[in-house]
Amino acid sequence: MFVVMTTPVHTTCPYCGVGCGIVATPDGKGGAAIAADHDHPANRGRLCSKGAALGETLSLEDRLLHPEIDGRRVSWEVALDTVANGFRETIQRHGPDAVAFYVSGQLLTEDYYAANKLIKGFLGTANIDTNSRLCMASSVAGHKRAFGSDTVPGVYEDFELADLVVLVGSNLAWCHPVLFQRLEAAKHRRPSMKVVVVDPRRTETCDIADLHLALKPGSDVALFNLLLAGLADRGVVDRDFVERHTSGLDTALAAARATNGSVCGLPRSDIETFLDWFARTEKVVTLYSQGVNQSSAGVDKVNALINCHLLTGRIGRPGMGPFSITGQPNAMGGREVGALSNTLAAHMDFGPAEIDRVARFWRAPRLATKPGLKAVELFEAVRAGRIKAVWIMATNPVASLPDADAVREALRGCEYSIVSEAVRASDTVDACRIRLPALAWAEKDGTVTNSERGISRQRPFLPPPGEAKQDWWIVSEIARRLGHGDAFAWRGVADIFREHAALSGFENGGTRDFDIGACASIDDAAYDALRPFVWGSAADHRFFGDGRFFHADRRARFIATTPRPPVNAPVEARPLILNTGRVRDQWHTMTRTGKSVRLAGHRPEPTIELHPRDASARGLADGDIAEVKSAWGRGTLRVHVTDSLRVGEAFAPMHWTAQVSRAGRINAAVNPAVDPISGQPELKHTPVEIRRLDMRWHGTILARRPIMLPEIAYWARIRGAGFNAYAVAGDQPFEVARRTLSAAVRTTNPGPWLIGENGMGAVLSDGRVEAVMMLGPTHDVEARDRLAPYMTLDRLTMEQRHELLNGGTEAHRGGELCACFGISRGAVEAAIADGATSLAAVGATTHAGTNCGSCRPEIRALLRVARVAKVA
Ligand SMILES: Nc1nc2c(c(=O)[nH]1)N[C@H]1C(S)=C(S)[C@@H](COP(=O)(O)OP(=O)(O)OC[C@H]3O[C@@H](n4cnc5c(=O)[nH]c(N)nc54)[C@H](O)[C@@H]3O)O[C@H]1N2
Ligand SMILES: Nc1nc2c(c(=O)[nH]1)N[C@H]1C(S)=C(S)[C@@H](COP(=O)(O)OP(=O)(O)OC[C@H]3O[C@@H](n4cnc5c(=O)[nH]c(N)nc54)[C@H](O)[C@@H]3O)O[C@H]1N2
Ligand code: SF4
Ligand SMILES: [Mo]
Repeated sequence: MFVVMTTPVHTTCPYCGVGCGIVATPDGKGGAAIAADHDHPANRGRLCSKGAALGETLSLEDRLLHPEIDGRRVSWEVALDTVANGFRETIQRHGPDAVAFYVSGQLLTEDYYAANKLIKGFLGTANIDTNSRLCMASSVAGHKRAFGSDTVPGVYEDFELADLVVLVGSNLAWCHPVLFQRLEAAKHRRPSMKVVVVDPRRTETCDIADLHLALKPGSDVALFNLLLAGLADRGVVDRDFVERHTSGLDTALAAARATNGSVCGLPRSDIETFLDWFARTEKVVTLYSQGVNQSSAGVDKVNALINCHLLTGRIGRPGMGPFSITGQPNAMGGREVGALSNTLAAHMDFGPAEIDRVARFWRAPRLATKPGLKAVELFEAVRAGRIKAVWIMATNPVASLPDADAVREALRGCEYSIVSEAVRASDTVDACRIRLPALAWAEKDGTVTNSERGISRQRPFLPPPGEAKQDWWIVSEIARRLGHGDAFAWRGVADIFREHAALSGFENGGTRDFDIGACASIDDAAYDALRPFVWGSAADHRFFGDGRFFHADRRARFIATTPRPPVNAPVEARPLILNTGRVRDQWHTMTRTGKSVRLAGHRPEPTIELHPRDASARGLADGDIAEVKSAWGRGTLRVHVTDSLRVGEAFAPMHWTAQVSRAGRINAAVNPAVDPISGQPELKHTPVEIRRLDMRWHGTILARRPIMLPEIAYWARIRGAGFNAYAVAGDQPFEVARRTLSAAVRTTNPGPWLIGENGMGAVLSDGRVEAVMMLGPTHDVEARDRLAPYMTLDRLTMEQRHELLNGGTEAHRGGELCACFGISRGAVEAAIADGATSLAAVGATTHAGTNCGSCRPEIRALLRVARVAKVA
């Protein structure tokens, strides 16, 4: 039984792979105060804007709290029986490969272990894949080719100890902000440290870069081949290491020497500088992320950069090594339990000895003996009817897989489409027949593993709501109904953790990197009190410092990589390359960050970014509405023109879904091509055309209760304090729009309708604004910020009412910059105009940037703009 408590609980952030420690103090009313854990080794007191805003995501208003079948509430008994019968019958009639699980790096290790054990050990198929297929499958495959195991050799401290940090396809400032802060602080202490960013876009991460290589998208293999050849030519080779601990250098070097470097599209002098710095610096860390992994050449990109570390012997020692940074909070836990369809369990694959070992350990009668389908092909098989029952846990594939309309179609046509979810409505929940309510972060119990192999506890600090259950429990209940109760008879998460630990150590003897066998015997109290620890047998927790790798001969492999262009190249009808990724204050499909008011302001709409030359060639200007169209589908987004992109490229965030926008779900258009080895999709490279949609009006609506909008070309919704904010645009005549929209607003927000100047209208009830709408011929970026303050007032004075109907106050200009204190860009610009010339000075006058620090790169950019303007 859960007791309501108000004592602080030490837990872990549920967002990115940095894995920051958090102290949550429940308020006894369903909420909690969130603070950074000063003792956690990942963050030591730091948090980013998303972590700091976690307290705003805890409400139960949008939670799925009861099982449902076909939209009707059912009991757990009925739901579980239906799922179990569905699996049993499907397997009887069509064999085990007709069923599948699609799981997530956001499950806790114990949940993950349970799901993997059930399907691979007892249903007899390896048709389980995880959203990590979209995330780090290329790194897993690259590691295995080079090292013989999926091992991340280094630890976070290496970034601070390095003299050169190369960030490849990583927007660390926005995606791993606390590590970025650690790097930034290290560079500040030791200014001789250099940072190189390799990314076709000029991101906020470039703020601390000494060199930005804006290479042509997809050309990383060529760049690292140039580096390998250049290092060899200069004799920067650790001959002893290469001879004793590696093989394959000659063929790799021949391939590198045959590479035509011009495909990178970089100035020769920049490549020379990069080569020079890399050659001269012993302590180099190459940190990489989705610009490397999410590519049809992802695995080769990984190996091309690892080759350079092997050549120089810079691996596994302080301040050196390749470092694959993971995205999700438990991406690494998923690798440990082996939930990718091509891995078995505990860092073991489908080799005969390993199959035998795991079958004995699990006492599994029908252990899967071959790899299952990978995410993209798995959903193709659902669509083709070869898979007839699919169970999705903790991921939103209708929004996050490429060619996402096909995924939705697949689920709609599937008889047993099952989803375990925390929220009541998502693009995936809407497409699934059977919905199982899952506990969420604040209520869950278990462990996660961060990017540096650090295992931390997530501990519950709020009571379980409604009938929601933790994922491992749901899995075990299905197992029991299918007759496998004995193998799933866990009393709690500690039991699962011990079993998982025992499997990692089972017949290991140093042959497998992952071994936490020592944890197999900890008691419940020790599990509860578990302190964060990094696994790895060496005293410093690094791997390969001794030159011993996990291939049978204990040698690492150089891999010959030959550059090849992305699978789907731009064509005349679709000449632009669509790149996709993340923004600072949203997490994936926005089911959690979307609830936070303070995270809403930073990027309030689904945008398509374009270079000024490409925009003007298409008659597009900032604020226009455009259609992005590919061979697979389309989206409708707000245009943002910026020279931070290369000519010929466009960028859209992945976060927007059908829940919060009309057609901002960009993955409807994204390319489903995959890497031939890892099966990871090419999410950063889709040929598209972009065209202007002629809008006759644009508008902003703030309303206390949600609105059923009429059919219009564009809308996007974000959270305000006690209201929803809609950005709208359309091509109907202005008067028609005004009539239908005001009717829609008033249907859910009743009260007298006041008409103001220039397309303004408002519902005022008892002197309080229930809703306000502003329509005009052009996009008014600041309307939301001007109108929002009136929504917080209980009663408007006559003067305020007059102001509102005239279009609102000018106090908030330019959107939100600092999410912690709600400071606008306008306020920061004003402080700079008033004489603030440094971060510290801006902080002293406005508070902006003085808490989590996530906005500091943007403040620095404004300071730079002001300095340039002064000089000019
Ligand atoms: N704010 C926020 N943070 C997050 C997340 C989130 O949703 N929101 N998600 C988490 C997850 S799961 C993940 S996986 C990580 C992802 O973290 P990152 O990988 O850092 O983020 P992305 O924005 O996906 O992509 C990184 C960069 O790759 C670049 N890129 C595109 N094509 C190429 C190329 O061909 N070569 C190179 N070198 N670069 C290229 C893009 O321009 C982009 O800036 O973030 C984690 N952190
Ligand atoms: N175009 C494009 N697409 C991308 C990417 C990209 O860069 N570009 N990046 C890809 C990457 S790297 C990733 S990791 C994916 C992420 O994509 P997804 O995994 O689809 O995104 P999330 O929104 O994190 O989905 C997690 C879901 O689990 C639910 N949930 C939260 N906690 C729990 C729980 O404890 N139990 C259960 N059962 N459910 C829970 C949440 O409400 C949410 O709906 O997107 C991929 N898609
Ligand atoms: S960097 Fe931010 S999102 Fe990532 S774990 Fe830390 S607080 Fe959470
Ligand atoms: Mo990810």
